[in-house]
Amino acid sequence: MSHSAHLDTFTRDHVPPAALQPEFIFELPALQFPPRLNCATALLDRHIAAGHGGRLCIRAPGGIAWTYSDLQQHANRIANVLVSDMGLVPGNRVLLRAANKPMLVACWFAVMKAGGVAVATMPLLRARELGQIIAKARISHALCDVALRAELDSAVAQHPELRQCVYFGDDSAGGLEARLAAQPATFDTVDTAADDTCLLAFTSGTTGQPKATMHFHRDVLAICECFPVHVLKASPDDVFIGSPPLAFTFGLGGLTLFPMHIGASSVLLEKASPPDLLEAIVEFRASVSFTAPTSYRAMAAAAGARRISAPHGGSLRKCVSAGEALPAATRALWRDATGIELIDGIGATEMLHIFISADETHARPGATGLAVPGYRACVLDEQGHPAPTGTIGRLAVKGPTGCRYLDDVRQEKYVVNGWNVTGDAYLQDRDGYFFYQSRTDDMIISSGYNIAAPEIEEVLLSHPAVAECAVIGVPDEERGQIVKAFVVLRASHAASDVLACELQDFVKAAIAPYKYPRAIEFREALPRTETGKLQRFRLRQPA
Ligand code: 3UK
Repeated sequence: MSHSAHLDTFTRDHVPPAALQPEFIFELPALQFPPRLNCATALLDRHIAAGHGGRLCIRAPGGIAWTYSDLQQHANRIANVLVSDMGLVPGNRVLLRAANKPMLVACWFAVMKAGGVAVATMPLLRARELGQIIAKARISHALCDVALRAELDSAVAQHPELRQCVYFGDDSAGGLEARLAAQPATFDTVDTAADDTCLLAFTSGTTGQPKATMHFHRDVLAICECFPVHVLKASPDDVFIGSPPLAFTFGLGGLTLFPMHIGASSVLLEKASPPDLLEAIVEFRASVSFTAPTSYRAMAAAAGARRISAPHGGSLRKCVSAGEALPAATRALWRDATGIELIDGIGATEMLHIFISADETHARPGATGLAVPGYRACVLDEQGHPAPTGTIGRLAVKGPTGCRYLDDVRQEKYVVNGWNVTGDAYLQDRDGYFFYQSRTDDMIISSGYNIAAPEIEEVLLSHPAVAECAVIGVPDEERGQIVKAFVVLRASHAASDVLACELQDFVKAAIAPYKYPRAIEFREALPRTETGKLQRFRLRQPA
């Protein structure tokens, strides 16, 4: 551990003990990090120093277009506001709160430069959830979009330890814009240690108390050297776009860190529903997209008709899908509509970003892919030993990044014998490909059979009447559990008992009949998180 730049030692003091941390591996030449580094130097200042400050960096609807120099100047001024005006010292935690927009990125880099710890929050969070985050991370400062002020204000009323809140997006004298205009556009980036924490990413999981994962300056650069370099292979002229919030590390990487690492540009959208995203891809001639499987599914028909992909004369050429399992039916639908093979990848907040994936030429239907260079992955049996090829077990991974929960007993559940255990059931085939089965806690056991819900969802999605679906196990006296499917129909089809029977027969004909959904319920929509994940637990609650 090198000398920390943190004067506020809170994160240092709460890193899990070495014995409870996963094993870290830094085998790739690009992962040999010096003891001191600040990720803002490598991702932002480096480009200006190399004479590329005039390159386009971030755009947003409404004609906003910032070069790398523009972003650097904003970040420097905000860093000055944080330090001189708001009294930030290195190591303090700074809550960030906004929809995806250029100012949020400027604030994020300002925190990095000042040696603070960024805690980005999902825009939809309410005062109660913000309060849990403020308390857990002992947050002292906040930079917040005035549009999202109300919930933060009521959280702060309960948590006076958050002493300094500055808002942006209004013209008031105390607002961020007025304050930064009074500051110089230069700032000496704090010389942090490679293993100083620079961000806390919160993950709620499916239930219960939120967990904060800790990531170092070096972790931010490590993820830029793995998936993007070896799988995505984008170029400096690519235009990145997508839907995940920057508070979700999928979005932070895909829409900020990865494009900036290679000097490319990114388009940030405050609203990124499938129709919004599709329009923006056309308008900005975007070439690399990051979104969830359901979003690709929803965009497919229009994406084909509007010819948005490079194979059809449009701009889009690389499409990353993550956050949830990618059904083979969705992969096929997108390929048929656009000519583009999706890049599926599994990532996790604990791992910071994607660690198993396959590029367009190595993708296999139904498989997530192979371990990304820099990472090792395997399937563990019930005793915690590597399981033989072809058997279902718990997915385990290690690499340059890994799980460090801030002050949380669940550390011992996620890290087993040095492996990060993600909570997913997987199997690995003879060629090394990893196939998602289910969350380990979502496996359905019916009359003694182990049934993975995604396999049934996969079949249902290939039926022409089905727009979306979700499968869970529901209690049953006779069989322990039975398989139940929630189905959202395409507009062209109406719910009926006849259609329910047809769907049941369709499943029986496609996979082992004991897996067919004995119950089917038609719904208008499925419950999802802001990150696009299906909330199965909400389907289990009686309506
Ligand atoms: C599930 C997937 C199958 C899986 C994330 C990319 O999703 C991200 O992080 P979270 O902490 O959730 C992690 C869990 O989500 N999952 C994600 N991707 C896939 N399951 N196939 C996939 N492709 O259960 C995993 O354990 O919210 C994704 C990058 C950064 C991220 N934080």
